[in-house]
Amino acid sequence: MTRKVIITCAVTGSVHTPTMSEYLPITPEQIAEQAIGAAEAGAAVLHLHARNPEDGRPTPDPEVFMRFLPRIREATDAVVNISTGGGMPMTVDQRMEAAVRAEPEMASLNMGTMNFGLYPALSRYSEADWKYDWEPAFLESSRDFVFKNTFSDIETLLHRLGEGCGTRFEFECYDVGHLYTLAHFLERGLVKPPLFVQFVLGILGGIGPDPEQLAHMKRTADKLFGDAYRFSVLGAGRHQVPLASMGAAMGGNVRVGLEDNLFLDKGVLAGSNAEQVQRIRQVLDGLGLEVATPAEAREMLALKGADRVAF
Ligand code: KMH
Ligand code: ZN
Repeated sequence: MTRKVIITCAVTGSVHTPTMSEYLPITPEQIAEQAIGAAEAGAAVLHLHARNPEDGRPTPDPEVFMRFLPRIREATDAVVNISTGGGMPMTVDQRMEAAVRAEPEMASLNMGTMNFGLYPALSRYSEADWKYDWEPAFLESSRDFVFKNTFSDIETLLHRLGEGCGTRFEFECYDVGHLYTLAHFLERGLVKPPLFVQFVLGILGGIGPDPEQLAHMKRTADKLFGDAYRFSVLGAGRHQVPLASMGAAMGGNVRVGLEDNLFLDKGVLAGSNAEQVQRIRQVLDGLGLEVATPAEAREMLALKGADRVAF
């Protein structure tokens, strides 16, 4: 039987800012439209953040999420995955608010406290370029920002979302140590197989975007989790397609989307999330791999079903 590959599309995130791409979805209408387009193109999982509709700043406000979640649910069968990583400078409590309210099938869970450097992007723009004042200040603030995901934060999220809502997780692992932290929670019985582990490569503060590092993440996860896990690969920026392709060839799943990369080709902005989904589908086709439907993804990840969410 051909192996099925889950495409996750991370639609807008909280890493990029409006000046960087006119195609970055900002309003609830834009987020819904691009999420639906990505699902139609073949994404089985939609990883979602919200933005302030006025100025594009990342927001944890559940009311804003509720302006696009029902639309997405109505128009697609795709699995909704709500971020609990949020964005700077949200607190952990703020970051989990939308997911606790919406009780989605999936939520992200970041597996370690770390630096998360966005400030190098400042050098690509001059003062006059910025559409909004908050953008350069936001990027600069990452120089001194701690992305807080302590053991206690992880326990709280597992308790409130996992036990409380039947939500399962996209475990965001930005380094080898995060895999060991996940193994610790597996040993304590607080997370249940099949684990869905996202290998995140190329964030400043995490593991580098090299094939050798991806191989090392995979080797380590195999040792720690055996057949109790499935992995997916997220390469930041221009590493998105090469590393996702390598991940797929190694037996994994893939994540694309404007949260992680704004481009389609060198110097060419992606016009939509759907374009990136189509691009990775071409690669999967070339590798002789089939794309998982949302129903297949639900089975592979043991999800509770779209009829058991609160939006
Ligand atoms: N922005 C990505 C590198 C989250 O939303 O929880 C990781 C991410 C975190 O998607
Ligand atoms: Zn995210």
